[in-house]
Amino acid sequence: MKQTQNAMIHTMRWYGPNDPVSLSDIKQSGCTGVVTALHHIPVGAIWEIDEINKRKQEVEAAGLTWEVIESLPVHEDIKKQSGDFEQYIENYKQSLRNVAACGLQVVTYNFMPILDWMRTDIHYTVADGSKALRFEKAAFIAFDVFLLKRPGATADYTAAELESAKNCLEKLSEADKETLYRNTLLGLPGSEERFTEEEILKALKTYEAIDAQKLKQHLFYFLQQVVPVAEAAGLKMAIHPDDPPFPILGLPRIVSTEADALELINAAPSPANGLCFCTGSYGVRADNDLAGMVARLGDHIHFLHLRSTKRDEAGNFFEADHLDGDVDMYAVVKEIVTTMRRRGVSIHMRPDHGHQMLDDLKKTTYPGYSAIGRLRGLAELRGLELGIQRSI
Ligand code: DNO
Repeated sequence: MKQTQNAMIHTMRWYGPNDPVSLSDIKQSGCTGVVTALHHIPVGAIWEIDEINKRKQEVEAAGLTWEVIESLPVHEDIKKQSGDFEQYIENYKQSLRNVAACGLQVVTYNFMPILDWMRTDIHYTVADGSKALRFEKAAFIAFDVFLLKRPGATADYTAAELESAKNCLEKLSEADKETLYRNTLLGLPGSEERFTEEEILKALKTYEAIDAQKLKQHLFYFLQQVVPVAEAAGLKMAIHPDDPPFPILGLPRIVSTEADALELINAAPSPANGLCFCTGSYGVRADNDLAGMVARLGDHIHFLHLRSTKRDEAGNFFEADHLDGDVDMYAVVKEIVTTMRRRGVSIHMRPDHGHQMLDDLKKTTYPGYSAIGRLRGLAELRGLELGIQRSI
């Protein structure tokens, strides 16, 4: 595709050498680069220059670039300000210096306690026969209250919600329950490890004294420490919002709305302190005006995840096709194009998730990250962008 000036830089996520979707698959999709991480380095340890360069060369040998990290994960001790958190912050700073020295530009991270994104169903069949990721509220409550039996969980829900959860549970076979359990605790992207029941209950307990306000203080402290290092190194930090954007399992979630995003930006003002604008995550909330957020927060958007979800009145949502669902993708992309031109920059994007479709249905890939579904999303988004670029 002929690139205009200040066009989005098209990438796909690559989970590294174990990813069933190869670099050459990604190259054929029309991307110029990948976003990836050193998934084999334990959370909290320093990313060493040799390791970063090794991965970078591997990507470049396939004719692709690696400029965006997703993710440089934040250790749980930093989120809780417990244990060795000061040391982990120092390690984080060193990793930032190292990745900058290797020429990387953007560092994506999140501040979600314990679990990253969460869905109850990773094989939800949509009308056209492809499979999508879905969050079903009643199933989630059934998991929380009746399967995990989290102490105090019932107090978080209304009588009507508990009733629907009970009805949902009654319809589940033992195998369905097991699947629900496993999906919900899938936890970390890039890892096949799941939490056990004891592990998750124990981890949840360590957050008992941490409410949203406290977690915010911890995030702001972290930012005040690392953002100056990122800025000096010429890096951009991009925080990924909560997915889903509301509290789960009694855990606070603090990056769910425009006000949250603004507050964290203002807590450590710097061109290096910014956002990964994920339309799929923010878009689950009807009160998030996505195009308006791009217009107002645009100076701080350093990375884009483009994806759409479809909500219903019961509080469920599934991942719709990229140009379908509740996200007005035309309005969002138009605002992105306007923002890039105003700033004189090109922002990296990736089609976030995709349906399992066609040959993908016969393969096992990371949930949401099969090749063909993302390829469809990318192709549609690139066409949309080109149309907008040429018409304004
Ligand atoms: C899910 C992803 C997230 C994201 C992290 C960033 O598919 O969007 O797992 O990579 O939250 O730290």
